Amino acid sequence: MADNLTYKILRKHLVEGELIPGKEIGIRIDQTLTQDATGTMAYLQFEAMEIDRVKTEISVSYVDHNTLQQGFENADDHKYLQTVAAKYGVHFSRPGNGICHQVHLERFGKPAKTLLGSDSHTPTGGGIGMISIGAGGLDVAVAMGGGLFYLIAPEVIKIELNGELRPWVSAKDIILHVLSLLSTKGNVNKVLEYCGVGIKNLSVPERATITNMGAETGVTTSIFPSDEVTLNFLKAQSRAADWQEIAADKAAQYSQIIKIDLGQILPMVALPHSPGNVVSIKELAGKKVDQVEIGSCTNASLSDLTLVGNILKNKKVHPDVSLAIAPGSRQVFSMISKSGVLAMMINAGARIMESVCGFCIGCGQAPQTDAVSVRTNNRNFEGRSGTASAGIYLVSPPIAALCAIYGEFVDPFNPDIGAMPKLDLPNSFDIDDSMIVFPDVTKTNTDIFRGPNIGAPPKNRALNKQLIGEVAIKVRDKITTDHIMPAGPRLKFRSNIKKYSTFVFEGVDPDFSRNAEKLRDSGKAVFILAGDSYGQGSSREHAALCPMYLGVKAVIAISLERIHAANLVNFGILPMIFSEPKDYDNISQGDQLSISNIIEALDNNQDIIIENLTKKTKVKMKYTLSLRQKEIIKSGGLLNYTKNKS
Ligand code: MIC
Ligand code: SF4
Repeated sequence: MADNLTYKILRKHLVEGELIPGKEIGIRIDQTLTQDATGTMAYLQFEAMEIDRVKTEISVSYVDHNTLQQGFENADDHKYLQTVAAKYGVHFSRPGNGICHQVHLERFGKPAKTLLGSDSHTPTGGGIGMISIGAGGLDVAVAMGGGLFYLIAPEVIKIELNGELRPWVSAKDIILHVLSLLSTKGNVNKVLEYCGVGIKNLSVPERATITNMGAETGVTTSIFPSDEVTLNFLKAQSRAADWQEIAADKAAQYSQIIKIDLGQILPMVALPHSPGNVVSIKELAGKKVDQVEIGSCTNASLSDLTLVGNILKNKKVHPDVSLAIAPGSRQVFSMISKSGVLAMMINAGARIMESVCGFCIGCGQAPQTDAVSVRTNNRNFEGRSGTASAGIYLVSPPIAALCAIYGEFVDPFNPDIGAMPKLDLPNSFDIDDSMIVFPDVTKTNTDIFRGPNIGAPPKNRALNKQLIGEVAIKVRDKITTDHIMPAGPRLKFRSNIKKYSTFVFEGVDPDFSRNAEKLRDSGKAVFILAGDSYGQGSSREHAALCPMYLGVKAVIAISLERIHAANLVNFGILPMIFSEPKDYDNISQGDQLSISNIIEALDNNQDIIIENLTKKTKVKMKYTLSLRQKEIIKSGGLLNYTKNKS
């Protein structure tokens, strides 16, 4: 049978189900990754499973998101993560070693393997030819324990890249172009598979920029074949032995084919407040810029930063611009410091940051009021930068560097800008894994450090036959998990659910959490009413866990995004979709709802009927739940379900 690359790897890892698009499958996971912001909950859940040691080929715990350590909370979390890693046989990448996706690509990713990560940008690993999927922490904890990961067998879209990029046009512009074609919604349960002669000229980090930001389209993952380019990257990382060639069969089938001529792509910008608002840079030329942030898991590789340094060389950052640069990993940081690129940046006036997520998740570098902030990362959701009124514009590293020098957007094809600097990149990277604590198999009795900010994950009860309650919030289309569960300064409470829950929907309706708690305490069910594409963005399971803690029993939406929908199920919240999207308009915040046929409907595959007691109307709801997911919901979440089964 001729398989595409995606199905080739999935077939090798298939344990349950049939590989037919749209059907639920269970696959074996070879590698996992977690980061600090989602990791504490994942490991607390892993501990609750009472398994001796992780059962994957390799599991890595990274500390990269929240390293500001304002207060004891983060430092405590980091220590918990280090000790829990030592106890269960997990590799621990210390703060300062770099952003999880960048380091994983450099040091651990392997072609043809499966990787599950508690971060939505885990598909970065697709740049090296692995199936890498983002999921909630609980799914990752299950995979660490040797359990299967369940997903819908995807439709695969072939993206054929032909030709070559012009100078000043980067891998970032390719993915921005793809986003302009596919948008940020309607791509759930799809995979983007890249091929074509054009990929030969894209290095592994460039491919990883594309697979990383593919997450913004909402697909399950994106993948490139593993070829000679991959081998050269692995050789440069002293990991040639990890290479294997893998590509789609010649006669492979795809649900859709998109052909892109790289030579036609222009430098692009994603306008506020969605990565899908893509326009050509020409449209913005001359617009004043206040802040430029270069870094993140999308664009902070050695080649990205070497190019940035060479553009900044012998130039000065515009006096009205604040430029900050964060290398993606310690390897990149160390190499730019030895090559002189770091000095070029410093001499130009750049502010050098740690090798962490930092600004990308709103941990520092909040821009000024109403700012125009130009960034090389992948998300520009409203408020994510820490400044609600600021607009974030997503661009490639060379465009960001030009904005920093000129203080405005510039079209690099303008003859005054001149030629793009030529890069001279080394054939081998500096290898130093001393910031990774390797698990010691002889040591199993490590004491786990727990600070006062760490609490056991809250428990849920089995689903009631009938739910009577109130629509505590009605939100519009494209609500992201950043809207539901803000990060930035609130991030330090990720291990403290009671406290973190007080910030649910903080920027949308500051009274939500108090109102929901009141409803919960009076025995009522709390309902969230949402528009199209609810739960875009981050994989943070807190966007389901904290609402569960506040008594949310169901999300009633026009449509839901994959990772968030799975997280809702994992925490026993029923995700429902309107049979008729226009019914959304007929329910208001504050309406009293009653759903009485839930268990029966789930068991018999029937629609769920919501009775609107306030408006005296009835609404028909659909759901796309597998048999396993229905059982999970009925048990009140995955932890209860797993316990009931054993
Ligand atoms: C993000 O980019 O939104 C994050 C922060 O990396 C999240 C994870 C989190 O919320 O901790 C993600 O992408 O999943
Ligand atoms: Fe970190 Fe930003 Fe990447 Fe998320 S998108 S992993 S916050 S760098």
